[in-house]
Amino acid sequence: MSLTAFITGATSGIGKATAYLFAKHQIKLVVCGRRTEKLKELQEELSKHTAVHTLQFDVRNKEDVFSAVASLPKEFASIDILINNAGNAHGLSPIQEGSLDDWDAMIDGNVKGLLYVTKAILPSMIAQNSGFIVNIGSIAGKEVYANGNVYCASKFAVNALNKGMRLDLNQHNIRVSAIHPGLVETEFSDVRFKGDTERAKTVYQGYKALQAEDIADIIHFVVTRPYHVTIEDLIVYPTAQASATILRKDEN
Ligand code: NDP
Ligand code: 8X3
Repeated sequence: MSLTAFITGATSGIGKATAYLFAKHQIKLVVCGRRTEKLKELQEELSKHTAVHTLQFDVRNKEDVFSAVASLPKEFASIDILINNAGNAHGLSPIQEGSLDDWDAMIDGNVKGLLYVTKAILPSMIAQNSGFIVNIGSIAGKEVYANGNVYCASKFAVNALNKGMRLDLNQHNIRVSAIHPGLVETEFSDVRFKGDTERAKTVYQGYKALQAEDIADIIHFVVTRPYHVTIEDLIVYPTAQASATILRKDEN
């Protein structure tokens, strides 16, 4: 029986790499994001390997989240795997200089958006008495670093929600896991630095950062364990990174 996965933030980075890997393994896909053009590209490419349905919505808009999920055609409506991946950092500033709009974007997207999507998908998992939720946290949800304040808080919330989901969904036979990456080379820093691509590039210079495909590979491993096996929590660093603030870069 083929599985169906629902991936938020599939238009870029970790979510996109996961969608490609899942497609190669013939997992049916519901891929989500805000950028219509990117969703169109995904539909074209991924449907060479598997059945694909795209949903365009902003996870911050609760009405849009629920109506998007309710609009799923019958053949995509039973979700086996939810990858709660959509999210970003917006800005990197001391708390006293933080932007209210950036704070709203992070709390509304990374925390409330993840909750809305989970709430919308859960009835189908509960009805099936099975399912798998993978929450993409961050090392920023394990360790606060200077200027990371609200992004770190949003990822600490993801860490807590992952634990809460595990407790509450245990009675419904639903598996729940979190993966917490360190530095992954994606559009993440472009978004954090608001399109300052030069600054974004420097984040990944002088060492080998994790690639989106590395995390996709781990997500695929986690969701393909036998049903009685759940990996609760995984922290993944590039080898050059020892903590949020200790990173060994080449000297030249
Ligand atoms: P990218 O910027 O490459 O991808 C982010 C994805 O999230 C995009 O597909 C984007 O799609 C989607 N997204 C963002 N905001 C919204 C929103 N409001 N509504 C709907 N979709 C949204 O970054 P990554 O792949 O690196 O990030 C994926 C996850 O991994 C995030 O949760 C991030 O916090 C986490 N992470 C990233 C790390 C890194 O170093 N890169 C490390 C640790 C964790 P679109 O713009 O089309 O809406
Ligand atoms: C992304 C990794 O170190 O920029 O969550 O917070 S970090």
